[in-house]
Amino acid sequence: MFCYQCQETLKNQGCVLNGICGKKGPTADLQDVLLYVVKGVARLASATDPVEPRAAEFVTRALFTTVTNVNFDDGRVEELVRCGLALRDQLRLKAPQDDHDAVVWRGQTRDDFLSKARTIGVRASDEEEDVRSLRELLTYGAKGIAAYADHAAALGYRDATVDSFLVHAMDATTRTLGVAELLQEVRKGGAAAVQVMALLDRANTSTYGTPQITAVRLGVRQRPGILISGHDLKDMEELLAQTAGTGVDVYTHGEMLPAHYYPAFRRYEHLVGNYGNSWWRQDVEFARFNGPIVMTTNCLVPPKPSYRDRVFTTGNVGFPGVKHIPDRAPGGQKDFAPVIALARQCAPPEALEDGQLVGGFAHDQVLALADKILAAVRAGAIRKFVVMAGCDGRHKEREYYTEFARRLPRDTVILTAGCAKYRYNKLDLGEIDGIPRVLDAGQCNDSYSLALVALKLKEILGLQDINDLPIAYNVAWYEQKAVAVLLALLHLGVKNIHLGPTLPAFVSPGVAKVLTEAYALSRITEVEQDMARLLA
Ligand code: SF4
Ligand code: SF3
Repeated sequence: MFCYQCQETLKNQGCVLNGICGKKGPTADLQDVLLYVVKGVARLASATDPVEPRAAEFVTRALFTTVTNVNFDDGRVEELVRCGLALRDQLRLKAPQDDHDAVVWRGQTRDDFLSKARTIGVRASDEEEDVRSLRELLTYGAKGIAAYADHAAALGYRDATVDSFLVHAMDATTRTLGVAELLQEVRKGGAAAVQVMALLDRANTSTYGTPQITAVRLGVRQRPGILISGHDLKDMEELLAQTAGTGVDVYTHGEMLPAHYYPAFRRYEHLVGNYGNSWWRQDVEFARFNGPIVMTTNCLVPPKPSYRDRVFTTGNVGFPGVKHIPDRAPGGQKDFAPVIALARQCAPPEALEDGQLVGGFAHDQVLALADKILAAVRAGAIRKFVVMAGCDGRHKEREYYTEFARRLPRDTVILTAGCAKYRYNKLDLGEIDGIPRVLDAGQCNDSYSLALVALKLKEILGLQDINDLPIAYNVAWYEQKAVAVLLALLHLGVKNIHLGPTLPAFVSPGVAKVLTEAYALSRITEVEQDMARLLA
């Protein structure tokens, strides 16, 4: 195996043998094969316009499956490889002239797949470093976009241009393209990332209402509970409906915290609060929760024996030996009965903390406050907004973000989305004229809200350039959804983004230079130094 798609990759170079995330070598190899099948399908599907829905659906699902911390289950990955091969062979009937290896190779057994993996991984071909770097940047951006497209699809929302981008991008990775052409593809990725986040925003808000400013409880009640994590709001909806009146409470973990902001979920009295912190603390927090845990999307950490038999995966998430809630039949619901039955036998959760968190500052709520915010800016009460969105992670160097938030001057406001917020959302940072100093828009995809707010402020203030706003960007990344968010911000013309805690291992020095020259993108350094630069 060789994998360097996430921020925690070994020595910021690449995981070999096994992943730091817990992904085993053979799983990584099978995921490489799955990606290769995606490429074969994409080559054939890109020949028709619009792309066939079944091809787009397969590409979306398979790409999402290979995102960091989604699926560790060889059996499930292998099943997708077989589905993809069957689909590819059907598509090939219409384009028999394409004899690229991704289109024609065959394999029957797991051993066939594992031996194929040796010839097709990230480093298998001998190519220029910058070409490989851009191809992988495109691939990881596409994975993040696919994940968001999958969340939107769960609510019945698809976008033909996003589908088309995913298929064409994966097709492009099989072609002999130079640096300039690949950069062009990456730029298209930025446009598709904006598009898919807008789609998901539409899907979420039309289905569940516009997020409201909400105080979310952090303590627990003395009844059995179910903990739900990940990003999938459809799963949230069905779990809440099925647990209503059963005497079982529901708590959110990690990226599911923003579910509390939606009117459709707020009305459930048994949606008690948020339990714990971001994804990487789950090994300790899940053990203390006492009840069942449902993982709807990334980020799953290999479960410890102390709570493993209480974990349920669903959707694209998988882990060997962990119970899985099957997909819904068309028009039907998922059946969470086994989760509820287990909850009833469990003790109530152990309290981790008390108090509350306030969030729900998505675009509508922030724009409703626009007059107040602008008055504070004009009066000099707010000097700067700092976007500190993105991901959290386990590396110690991420303490930088806590320190940065703590030391920001009191006339600054943090705009956040994603699980990066857990590094500072429990600090007491106070308010400015009644406006909290941390405004949480929601999940990582709700970074779209932050972009909308910026564009609207630009319009209200009559500015030419988004970079003339008093907004600085200090963004943290971990997995491929963050790559998609980053491409979206670049597409919107945002410059001077500070990225951390490290630059991606897959960004070569040559590509880093291009990003620095075109977008003034740079890596974080020391708190003091970055603060001076960002607040200047
Ligand atoms: Fe390593 Fe990250 Fe890949 Fe896991 S996803 S194998 S930690 S690079
Ligand atoms: Fe978090 Fe995994 Fe990136 Fe959605 S849930 S932001 S890390």
